[in-house]
Amino acid sequence: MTLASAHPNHTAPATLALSDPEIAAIVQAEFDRQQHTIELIASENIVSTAVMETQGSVLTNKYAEGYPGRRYYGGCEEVDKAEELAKSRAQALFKTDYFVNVQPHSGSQANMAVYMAAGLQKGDRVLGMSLDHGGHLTHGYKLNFSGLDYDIASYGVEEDGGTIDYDKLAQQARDFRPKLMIAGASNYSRTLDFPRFAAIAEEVGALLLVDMAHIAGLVAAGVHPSPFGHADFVTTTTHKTLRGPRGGMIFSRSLEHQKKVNSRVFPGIQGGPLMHVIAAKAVAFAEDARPEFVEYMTRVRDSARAMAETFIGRGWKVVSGGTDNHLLSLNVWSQGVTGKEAEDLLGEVGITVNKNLIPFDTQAAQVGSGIRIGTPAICSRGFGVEEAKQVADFIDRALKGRKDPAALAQVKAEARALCERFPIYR
Ligand code: DSN
Repeated sequence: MTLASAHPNHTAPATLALSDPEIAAIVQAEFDRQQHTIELIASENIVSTAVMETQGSVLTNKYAEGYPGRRYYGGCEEVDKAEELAKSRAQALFKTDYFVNVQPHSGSQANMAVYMAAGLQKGDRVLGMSLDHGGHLTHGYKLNFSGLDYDIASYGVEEDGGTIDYDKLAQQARDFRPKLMIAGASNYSRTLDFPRFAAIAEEVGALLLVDMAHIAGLVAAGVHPSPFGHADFVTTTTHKTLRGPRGGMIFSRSLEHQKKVNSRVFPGIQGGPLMHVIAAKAVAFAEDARPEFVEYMTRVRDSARAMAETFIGRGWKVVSGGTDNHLLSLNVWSQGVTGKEAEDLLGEVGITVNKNLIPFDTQAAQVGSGIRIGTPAICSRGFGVEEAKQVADFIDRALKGRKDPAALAQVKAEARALCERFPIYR
């Protein structure tokens, strides 16, 4: 087969629909799904067309193993500039002089590189938040590299208040003497006390990693306190509240640590960096530095708070009694619905959530007693506090009316109508 016959449009801009109708149909269907459903997965967002355009650019063609000015390939002049911009914009966004590496392909790889750069040997002690209580896989889950390779102790939240008890955490750290302590969570709705984490880590001689993946956008906008100045390492993903391309990033307080981070990321655990993604990170960081982003993140926080208050007013239990950030953990079992049932049922009425274990859950992980609800994606399409309250009303009515097909059909129609008022791309 000749190149011309394999690529009939190679002399003209080929559209996906012409070259691969099957995948084009999937992309179109996914666009329609996003357009017509209410997205409440707390770790998702809707990127700008500028971010998408950069990811779909010719930068995807480029190999650039190494770092700017020290690459293993020629022709890196332009991508070097993109990486330098991503780094300087990241530092400006977080108002920090910490060193930064923007190459991690994901948050998990960022965390893995920090474990290595912190000098941990297999079997060394790490203290992180338990996955069941809101932590992340890479904070010590038994089937993740972190739980497989290191000696993990996990902290959690209190059964009555649903928040971290820092005095207990300090005692646990004194008893366990970790080499690395991790602050940060995937499902914790309260403000994290970074100065307190840092004091505990210092007292027991541990390095402190803050994984701010979920709250990075709030930190950038000044809506959550910053970990900079407190942590030895700060990691984040770039696609959650930061509303950038999928990827990770690592900040280090010391140059010595940054040198180790750089060599652990490449050649330690990654090969060629994704230059189209790194350039898209730069685009997102510039967007996040605009005043509109502060308004957006404030609306995200206020909308999550309004949803929590609405649920509580309708008799539902919210873990920790509310939220300070972009998410809340709704205890659906408090009204006899499992997390899995709630996820499935809400999916049927056009509302996407993920089931979750709640602290001290008695259900299996695949069932769960809760759902996690986040406002970043709905607020990116323009929802505010009033619309968030409407969404909470939809969820309340759908779950309570789960045996009433007419009630479910009504919620579905209202959810779709709300989406039509706020298209994801205008
Ligand atoms: N899986 C992500 C989340 O949903 O929070 C964390 O990496």
